[in-house]
Amino acid sequence: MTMTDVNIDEILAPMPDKVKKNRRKHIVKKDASAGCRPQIEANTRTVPGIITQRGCSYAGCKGVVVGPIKDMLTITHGPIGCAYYSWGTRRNKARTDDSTPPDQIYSTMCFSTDMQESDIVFGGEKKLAKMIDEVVEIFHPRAINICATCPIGLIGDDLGAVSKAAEERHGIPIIHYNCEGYKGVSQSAGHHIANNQIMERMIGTGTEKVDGKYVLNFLGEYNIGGDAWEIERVLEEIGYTVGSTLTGDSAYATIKNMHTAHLNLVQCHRSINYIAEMMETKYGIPWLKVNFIGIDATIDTLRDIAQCFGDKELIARTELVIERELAAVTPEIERYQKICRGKTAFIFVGGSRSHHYQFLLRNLGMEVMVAGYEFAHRDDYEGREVIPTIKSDADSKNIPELHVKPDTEMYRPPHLRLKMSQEKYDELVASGVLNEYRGMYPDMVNGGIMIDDANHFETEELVKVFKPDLIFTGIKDKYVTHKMGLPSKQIHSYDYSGPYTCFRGAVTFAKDVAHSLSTPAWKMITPPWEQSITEQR
Ligand code: CFM
Ligand code: HCA
Repeated sequence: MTMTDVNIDEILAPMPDKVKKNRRKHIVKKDASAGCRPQIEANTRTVPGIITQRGCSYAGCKGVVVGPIKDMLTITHGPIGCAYYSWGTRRNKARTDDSTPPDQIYSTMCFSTDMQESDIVFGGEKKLAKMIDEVVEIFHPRAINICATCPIGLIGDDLGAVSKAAEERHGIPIIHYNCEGYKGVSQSAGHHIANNQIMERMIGTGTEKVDGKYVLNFLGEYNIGGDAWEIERVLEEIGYTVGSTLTGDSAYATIKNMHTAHLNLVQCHRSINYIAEMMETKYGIPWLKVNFIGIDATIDTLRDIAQCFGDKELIARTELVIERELAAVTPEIERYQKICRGKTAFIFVGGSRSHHYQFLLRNLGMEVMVAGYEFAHRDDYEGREVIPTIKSDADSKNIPELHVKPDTEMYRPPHLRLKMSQEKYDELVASGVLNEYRGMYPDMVNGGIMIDDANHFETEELVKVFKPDLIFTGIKDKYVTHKMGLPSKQIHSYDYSGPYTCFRGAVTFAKDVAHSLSTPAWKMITPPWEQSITEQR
């Protein structure tokens, strides 16, 4: 069977009719001959009972966006499980810096009000207030985050009132997030809630101007396995100053002054686009979509950034650094390409990596046949540059207190974002100097499958059809594929590896992938259900 022969309806055939009808809208096959981009259903509620890979709003707010801010003490208000299971699993690395001494780093710790039955019945506000007093006395943090879990919304604890009273008692910012897990349909709603509070309570509250000729902020980069550090190394060598990242290895102390930067770079658009948009509106800071995953993607990105400033010296220095980095990694990449070339993969991640990593895999000679997101929105799949407004965003319906309505205020034409005339922008794009940002579909291989909120059943069926050599997944489906005799690599946490960004990161990734592909273990295992009874004994 060739890739283009794959029949999605046959794959879904065993499902009940109602479920089949629902799931069919979440799966699209790339058909290059069709020309237009098909619509995919995304950011809608998962069919109950299906084994989804998704998480919740609390995970998106606390685990993803605000938890990594290293000098803020983040309290999970709720029963202990949510705090415990979001403790230390995401590999968002942090280290001391000029403004953050070691005893002010709290992102590796776990704080929770540990709500008990009586707190649920009689209310948890007093317990939370007491806990704030205790952590201030013991740790003296600069600022505190308080994240709500499901029961908090249900019993109606007023986090805003508790935080405000505690701020008056202690004289430090205490920022609360009504990110109860059930809000929205996935982590995505939690990103949005976090973005709004960071914008309102942190950015712009500082008074120090970040020094540097070209000051960048780096949005949507979480320093998983040290990714942000590798990017910063390259950016600094070219001559940029990184004011702050959001939020990998970031600090409240520097986030406050982010409004003084010249340009915002956006790596993960899904989790942080709201802040990029709001900073543009409020402070006039333009933003540029970037991708530091993949060698060619990194080169394009570095050139794009230099082009935004248009300084000849900066452009020349960019070329110099590209040349040097490339020379250092090319022989190693070529070595690993010999193992990787021609191999195929699946990739299922949250909301942006399944697109970004296709570039890096192509550098190794590999193709992604099935790519899926857990909670991306339609524009992440369908592409951004030709769709100025998206009308079907569930976030705006589910969370009435949102400050930015993504449908109405976002996705301004790129030339306006980059403060260029339309003519100048078109000219730079046409000459290949500035790259247009694209979504997953335009960059998929013909015949490949794009899938939203994939479940275990579909994953297994797609594996049987496509027989990929490697699967990139998270913890929830890693072992499902192992049981099918397939190697898998966690692409959320990189298992224990990383960084994977820029040039050197590409080599580390290539090495890990080559190891996975060449280990003989997978061919040696006979799963128990394929063994005879005597073998099993
Ligand atoms: Fe952005 Fe992320 Fe992702 Fe994401 Fe995540 Fe993550 Fe992810 Mo896991 S912020 S959308 S909510 S790139 S935690 S660092 S790996 S699912 S693809
Ligand atoms: C989250 C965090 C997560 C989970 C990873 C996984 C991460 O969504 O709450 O499922 O393996 O990257 O740590 O996406």
